[in-house]
This record gives sequence, structure tokens and C-alpha cells, in this order.
Amino acid sequence: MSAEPLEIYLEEQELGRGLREDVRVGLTAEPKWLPPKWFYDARGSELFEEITRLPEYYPTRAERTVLAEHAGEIAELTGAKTLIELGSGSSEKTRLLLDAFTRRGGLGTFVPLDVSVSALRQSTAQIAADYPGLRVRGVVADFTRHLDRLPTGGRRLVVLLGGTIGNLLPIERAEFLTAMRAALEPGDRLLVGTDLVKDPGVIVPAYDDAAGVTAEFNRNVLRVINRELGADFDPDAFRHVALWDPEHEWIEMRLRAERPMRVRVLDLDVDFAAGEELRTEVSAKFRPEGIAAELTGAGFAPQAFWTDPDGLFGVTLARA
Ligand code: AVJ
Repeated sequence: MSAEPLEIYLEEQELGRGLREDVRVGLTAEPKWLPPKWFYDARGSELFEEITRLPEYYPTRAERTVLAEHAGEIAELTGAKTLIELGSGSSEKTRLLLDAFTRRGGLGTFVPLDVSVSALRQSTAQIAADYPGLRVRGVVADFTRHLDRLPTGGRRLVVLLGGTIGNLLPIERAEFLTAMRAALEPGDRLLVGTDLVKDPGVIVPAYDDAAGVTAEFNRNVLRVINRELGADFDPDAFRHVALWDPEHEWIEMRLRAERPMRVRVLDLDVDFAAGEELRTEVSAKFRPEGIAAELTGAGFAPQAFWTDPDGLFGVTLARA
């Protein structure tokens, strides 16, 4: 089957409005910050795919190991008719689930949902071609805002892989999980991938690789703002910083101004002092008991928890 046309809940104008609003709030805040979702234009999505292949970036490989080992069990335990993937990107690892569901039978529809039109165009076309008989409905939306638009009817499995939930701050996570639970019916399932707390000596290099791909990915957000909002950031004047915060148990990516700068964006003059840092991403790491507590707090019943043999990455299945 060929993929159906993308369902667009996030129009170009609305995306632009969201970016303008985030830039206005984040760049006038003290300290300055930007939400990580704006990394992912076509180039940012490509850079992220490149990150997933880096020797230092273990989460993708570790999660793939878990899914390869347990996909059959996941298909069995959920008995889903519809698989919905939030923040789907390339959906590369999701194929392990689609393969298991194909063997088991019963899955009718795959709904990848992402803010990136370019990533969705590619992934929906490829998946529709590779899984004949599967209905593929790509949805352009922001999963922190458009959960009310999920398809209804039939047992659903919602997956949020890669550790993407770690991009939300604790309060945003609680809001997201509560909204997610409200959007589901009893018996529907949620599958969440989470990077686990471990030696920072392993985590930090995953966000500060020797080849500098993550640094380029980080600076890409400035290129997105230059292009979309006509700003005049000099991305090369910002240094990539990856910092482990032991209190919050998260990684922060920042961009450090290497010299004093005044940047014109929207109707703002944004001043950077030499050495001033702009926070571009939080990537939280989890403990198994913490994940279960957050899910339970939002009204889910955790059903299974798996890790790879090295205990790097966790995948949790919970029942609505
Ligand atoms: C896609 C959000 C899971 O936090 O590890 C990779 C993004 N940032 N390298 C992560 C990312 C820097 C990634 N997630």
C-alpha cells in the first residue's frame, strides 16, 4: 500500500508561531534557553540520524537491542490493532515492532506522528512500501499539544522511543503523561524508552562526540532561527557544551557565546556576554523505580520493564 497523504495538524504558520513564541520567551529569559524540538528541520533530522550511528551514542543501539529481544512479547502483551508512534522521526527501530506485529497478525494501522514533515514524508513512504497491507497514516503534530487528535477505536499501543520523554522537564513530563492517560481507553498501552542513570563518563561523550556531529546538531537550532525568523546568529561563534547535572540527573546541551554579541531576531536585540550560555536541551536519565512512579502517578499501571544486557537503556510497557 502507498502511504496516505500526511494529516497536518501543525500548519506551517502555526509552526512559525510556535517558534516565534519560544524564541521570544527563551531568548529574553535569564538564563537564556530554547526548547529542543526546533533542532529538527531536514538538516537537523539528518544530523540526529548521524548521531544515532556514532560510537559514543549508545542509546539507539541499546534500545534496539531491547526491542529486538522483546518485540514479540510486546506484540503479544498489547494485542494492538493500531500502533501510534510519537516523535517518530525515521521510525527505524519501530520496524522491529512492526515485524513482530506482522508475524503475530492483527495490526491494521501505523500512525507515526512528528513535527518534522521531511522526516515523516520519508518514513511513511518507506514503511508503506515495506509493509504491504498496513495502513500508514502520518500525522504532522506536536505530541505535547495534539494528543486529542490521536485516532480512536480498537486496541491502541502508543510508543515514545529513543528517550525522547527525557527532553521534557519533570513538570512537563507529568503533564504529558496525564494528558496521554486521558487520551487513552482502559486496555490501551503506552511503551516508553528511557535512557538510564549511569556513570557520567559514559553519558557525557554520547552528547559530546569526538567527530563533532552533536556540536553541529546543537548549532543547527541557530541556523533554523536565522532561516525561519531572519535572525543574524553567527553559529560558528558558539561553542557546544554538554554538561551532566548530578542533582537533576540530566544532560544539558548549551551553546556558549565565545565573544560578546548582539543578535537581531524578531523585534529583539538579544545581547550575549562573552561566555554566556544558551540552554538548548535537557535530556533526563531515569531510574527504573522513578519511571514506574511517574507512570503510576499519571494513572498508568506499569506492566513490564526491560533493559539491554549492559543495563544502559530501559523500555517500559504500561497499561492505561
Ligand atoms: C532524540 C531526544 C532522544 O536526548 O539523546 C541526541 C536527542 N540530543 N544528542 C537525546 C539528542 C543530543 C536525543 N533524543
